[in-house]
Amino acid sequence: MKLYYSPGACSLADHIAMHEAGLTFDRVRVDLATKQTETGEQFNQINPKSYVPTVEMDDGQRLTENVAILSWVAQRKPALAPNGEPGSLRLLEMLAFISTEIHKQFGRVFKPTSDAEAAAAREKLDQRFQLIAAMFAGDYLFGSDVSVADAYLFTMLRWANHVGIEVPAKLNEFAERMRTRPAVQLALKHEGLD
Ligand SMILES: N[C@@H](CCC(=O)N[C@@H](CS)C(=O)NCC(=O)O)C(=O)O
Repeated sequence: MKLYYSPGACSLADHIAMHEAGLTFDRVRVDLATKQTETGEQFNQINPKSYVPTVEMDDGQRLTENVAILSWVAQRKPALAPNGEPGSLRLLEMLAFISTEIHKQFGRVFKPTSDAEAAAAREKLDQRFQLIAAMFAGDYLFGSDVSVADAYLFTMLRWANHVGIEVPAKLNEFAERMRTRPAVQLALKHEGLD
């Protein structure tokens, strides 16, 4: 199994989740500027969408999209999804929120077409980080146990920190808690991050 990633990109969420699940996998770094992998392959031959994350299974099948990959990791390791009958739906709901309402807004902060657009995106992110802080059911999003959604949120909080977006104290405490987890430390180390 292989994870195609770029250091600090959204693929960090999948990287952390795969370590949390105890999966054995190789990592292949992708240069998003040149779209070349570290092994000299053209990345668009591997994923025609030309973006990370991409997971290649042992049988050669490839899976893309954070929501799908994180859901797949939670299927492999059910302890990384919330308990109870609607647990998988609650997970999907949270992953969709992080993907479409938080992750996508960052594009407008990183590459705005105008100052007004960047300001509007920052305001939306501000609101959404407040909303997600209010959703916490415990130390982690769904209670006392970590889930794959926490790995995604942690990655978004690194980005918020990088661009100077202030988040509620609860989210800073959560990020610190995540940093103490061996899976997070391993993924950060593998990606050459802090
Ligand atoms: N819808 C995709 C978006 C993934 C995405 O935005 N990947 C970024 C890195 S965080 C990327 O590879 N961008 C390179 C590009 O679009 O050229 C997902 O959620 O997996």
